Amino acid sequence: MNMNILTKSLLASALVAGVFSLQAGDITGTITLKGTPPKERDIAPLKDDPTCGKMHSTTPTTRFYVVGGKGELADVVVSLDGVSGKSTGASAAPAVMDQKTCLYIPQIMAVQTGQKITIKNSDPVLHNVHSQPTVAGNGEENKAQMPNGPDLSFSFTKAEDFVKFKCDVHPWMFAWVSVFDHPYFAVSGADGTFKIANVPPGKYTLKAAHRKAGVVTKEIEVKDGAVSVELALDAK
Ligand SMILES: [Cu+2]
Repeated sequence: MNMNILTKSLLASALVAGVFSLQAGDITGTITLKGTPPKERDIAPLKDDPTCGKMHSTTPTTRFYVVGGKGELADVVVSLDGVSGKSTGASAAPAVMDQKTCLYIPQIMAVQTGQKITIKNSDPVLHNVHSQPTVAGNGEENKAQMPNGPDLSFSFTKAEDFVKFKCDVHPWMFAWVSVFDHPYFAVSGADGTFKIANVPPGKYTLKAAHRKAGVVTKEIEVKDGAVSVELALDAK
């Protein structure tokens, strides 16, 4: 190999390495809960309700901590903190929440600013969907929804953590929707895992927020493709 070919070869390798280092990466990880969470409470008014109660064979409980056998924690909203102005919500597929057996499913959800939130009513029961944002610019709305009635639509213009949704007909019905001004977030599943796809290279603060266990953050860097993160929250 003469020097010219060697130089070209090294240059090509450097270019390839450079291109790869600029690729977006996926942030994946697992959230676990440390300690023992408080016992969930029975929702007696739901079981006692003449219509809603019939849809449950046992008394439903609150779902504050959804934890697996090894501490895997669901319903944690994981996001890149401090990113803004990157929303693709207007063109994103709607996020869907259902009202089924007089409960919100899912109870914890995350969307982008401008993204449509579709709310279904799968129950043979009148619900009303009452959003209660607190950030200026996010309007409060209260819409009745007939039994098995047409879908409702909500959206928010400003980023806000855990916007509360409630049903005024059934006082045990709550859900929370976090709104981000970017697409870099995920909600942990029943196995505690999450995935935030296609994150541009860079240094970030990863934030994990749980309604009851609070917030933990971790500094991460996306540079050579995928990043794997383990996060733990304390039971409170
Ligand atoms: Cu309701």
